[in-house]
Amino acid sequence: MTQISQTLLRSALVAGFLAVLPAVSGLAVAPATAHEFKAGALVLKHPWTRATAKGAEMGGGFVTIVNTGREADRLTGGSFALAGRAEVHEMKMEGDVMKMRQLEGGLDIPAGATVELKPGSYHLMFMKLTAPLESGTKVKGSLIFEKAGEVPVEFAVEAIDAKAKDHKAGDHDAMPMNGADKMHGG
Ligand SMILES: [Cu+2]
Repeated sequence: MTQISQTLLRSALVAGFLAVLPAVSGLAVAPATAHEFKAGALVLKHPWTRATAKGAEMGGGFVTIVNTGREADRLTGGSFALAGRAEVHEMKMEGDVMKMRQLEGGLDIPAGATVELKPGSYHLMFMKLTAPLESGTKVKGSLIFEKAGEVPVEFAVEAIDAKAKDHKAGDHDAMPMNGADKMHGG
């Protein structure tokens, strides 16, 4: 009798424990690649940034934006909990020189398109960082769209030398951020 009730008790405990698991894992750290955010027809996949060295003033914000709708939208800005402000930037080669500039009018997200913000290309520029970004942490922020409005996200902080997952040979990432600092001239 005692034996049976102990067994029953044990399986009840196990069942209870298993029932709790999905709820817990929803809160716990999911694989970095899995996190995504939705706003209307927009899907924001895996917002991430790179760890920074102590004293760094700027960081880059990256995300893949999928517009599943029939209307274009426009990324006009963002925010980052550890930065004074965030701007939409473009980086591209002009001759032999990598140039970075602010997209004052924002970045077009055409209907049905997938637009990737990644190292060496479009990115959010986090200006006036208030603390070093530590690999493995997540930092709250947002992306601001003309139509979808401000969408809260979390940026996963990856290693200081992390590259876009599908990054090909053209090695724009190699450009050090302090070079970028100079280009911005504050
Ligand atoms: Cu920039």
